[in-house]
Amino acid sequence: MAGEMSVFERSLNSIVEAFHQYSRREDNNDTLNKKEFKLLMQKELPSYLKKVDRNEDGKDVVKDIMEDLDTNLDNELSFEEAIMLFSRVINASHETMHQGHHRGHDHSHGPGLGQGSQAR
Ligand SMILES: [Ca+2]
Ligand SMILES: [Ca+2]
Ligand SMILES: [Zn+2]
Repeated sequence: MAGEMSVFERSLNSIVEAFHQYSRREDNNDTLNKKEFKLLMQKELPSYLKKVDRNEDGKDVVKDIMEDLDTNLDNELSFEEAIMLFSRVINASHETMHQGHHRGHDHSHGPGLGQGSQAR
């Protein structure tokens, strides 16, 4: 039985698929090593990376983010560990949409992270 997936369900599945495009490159197919994670950040989340990278001398932001997410300390990110980052990125994008836009009842959105000319 092939029911139509909702936009919401399709978006969530796309995140899972995007994760695996990187996780299956090397080593364990279901987890990201440092190299895979770095590539995912650079190719898929450049706007977020730019936002969090404060260009402090010699600071490896990707390494810091990875260490923060790797809660079982095995130097690999499982999907479960990585979604903590995706949740932060979605949140940052929503925050960006509200810069100069209403919240609450008459709630409106501007462009999100990486969208339109506001993206920095
Ligand atoms: Ca892998
Ligand atoms: Ca881990
Ligand atoms: Zn909103």
